[in-house]
Amino acid sequence: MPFAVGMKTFYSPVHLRHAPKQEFEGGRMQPAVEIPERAERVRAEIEARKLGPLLTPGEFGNEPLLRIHDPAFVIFLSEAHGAWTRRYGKDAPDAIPSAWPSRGLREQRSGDIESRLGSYAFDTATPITKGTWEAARTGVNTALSAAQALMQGERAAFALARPPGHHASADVFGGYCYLNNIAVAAQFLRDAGMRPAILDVDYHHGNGTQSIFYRRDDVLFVSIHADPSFAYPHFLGFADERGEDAGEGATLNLPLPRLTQWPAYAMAMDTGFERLRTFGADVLLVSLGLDTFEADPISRFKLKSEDYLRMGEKIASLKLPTLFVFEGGYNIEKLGEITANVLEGFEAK
Ligand code: Q9C
Ligand code: ZN
Repeated sequence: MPFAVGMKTFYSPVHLRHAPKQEFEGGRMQPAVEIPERAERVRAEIEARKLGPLLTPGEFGNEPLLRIHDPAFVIFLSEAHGAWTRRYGKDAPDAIPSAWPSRGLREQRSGDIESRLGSYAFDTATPITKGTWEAARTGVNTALSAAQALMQGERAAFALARPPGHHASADVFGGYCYLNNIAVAAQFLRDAGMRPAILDVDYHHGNGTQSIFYRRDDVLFVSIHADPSFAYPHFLGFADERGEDAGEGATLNLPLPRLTQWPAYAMAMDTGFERLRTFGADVLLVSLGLDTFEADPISRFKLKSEDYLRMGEKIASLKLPTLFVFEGGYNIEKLGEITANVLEGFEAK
């Protein structure tokens, strides 16, 4: 195949500026797991296996971002770390909220950094560091560049974006996510007249993506994930969430039990694929989380390395232009291998 040059991967080293040290979880500060080395391992494996060219993302400005995210939320993200260090000092640890507007409290936020942080965050695992904004902003450009490649006729593209995005909604961050890379890319394709479907295969439910499209019938959201009755994000992703208003039926949640292995996972994919076909999507976006792996340090599914080849082949069987967007996956040693397996399985079909 002399003309086969492989799938384009979009990657920017700006992601390295988001390097959280610790997150608060399980009642204590822990070493962060969503770290720069994740994307570096994947990049190294793509290069080693010569899966295709590595391209620098372009600049798309704020307009596509603001099609999804609330302007005040975007301003907050860009200012938060500066406000935090003015309050707590240059050498302060990364910003993590300490109070939230829960039931019985007023939702109105003041200009105080603690008020803004608590108002926009939904967990304590998602610190804002000095470089978080620039990295997240570049992650969106990475997804948009890959979307643009599809619009220019590529069969598939991979956005190796970091930090991940699928837990972030229009105006809430959490789950290691700040800006919803895949949602911005889906809207960008929608605005170009396409009919996008999102398939989320991260171990965790993509609550941010679901919320963004929940009342819409023009973007399908299908998610396969650990049942929120035992897994993060705990408060969304149940099977009875099917969309609302115009969006009724355009959300499909397929929660699975602990210790799920490939045969049951593949059956859930088949169920999701039926809905993808009836929806009549003309472009597929995959939230590619690799935390379903048997040796993932924070998850409880049991997919093996070779299962990711099958996953890639299966996604290719839909015969749609496909945009892969990197999400979770925390086994540093094997993350490159299993990510590349999905892309290679896809390319083989
Ligand atoms: N013991 C993504 O995969 N903490 N986010 C879970 C488990 C937050 C995961 C705690 C997990 C967020 C993109
Ligand atoms: Zn995840």
